[in-house]
Amino acid sequence: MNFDLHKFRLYGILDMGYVAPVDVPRIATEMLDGGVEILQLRAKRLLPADILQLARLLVPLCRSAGVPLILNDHPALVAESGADGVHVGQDDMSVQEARSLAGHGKIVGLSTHSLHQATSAVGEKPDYIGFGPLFSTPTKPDYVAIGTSDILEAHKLVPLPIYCIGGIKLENLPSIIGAGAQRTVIVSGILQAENIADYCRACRLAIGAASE
Ligand code: 3NM
Repeated sequence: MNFDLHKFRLYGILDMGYVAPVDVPRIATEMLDGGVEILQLRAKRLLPADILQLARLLVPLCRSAGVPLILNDHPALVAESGADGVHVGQDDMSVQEARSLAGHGKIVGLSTHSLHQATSAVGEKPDYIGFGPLFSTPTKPDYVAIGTSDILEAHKLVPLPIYCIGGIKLENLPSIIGAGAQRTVIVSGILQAENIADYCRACRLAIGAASE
């Protein structure tokens, strides 16, 4: 499938630090019903075989919603599971290596944690970048918050879809949009919401995603 990532504004991560494996189909369904436009499976502590099993559950759900499924790390599992792409960090393999392992036509995303890393990423040719953490976050506790002051400059200098990430919730979406953010990734805000679908709908509206 071909996806125009520039159009997608709300990116949700199903992080297994917050979700029990048995709840994955229900929570993914709620996120998709609420209109997340990209879904990532992030399972830092699971074995590849278990990630593969979860990815195989998620592929048909994402496919029928028309939403790309991205796996955090594990490009080889992208090809094996039928997922749509892989997300790698600064300390993981290169974008090029991830692309060749994931297979032709798959999406490759890259985390960046400063304006310098964001501009340097352009030469690596990922399909999108994450930019953050804007605020400190228990989901990625060892990283220093970079704040919102470079968001606008990053958008001027980086001609890739930029997803602001880190400590972003429905409540502070207006402030990051005011600082120049066009797209966002939300993890704990979504996964800890009382009503996940409603929360995603509200975030979609706030970030200006196209109506469903
Ligand atoms: N990557 P929450 S911040 C997975 O800056 C991740 O690269 C980040 O989680 C980065 O929405 C982050 O719960 C965690 O703050 C985001």
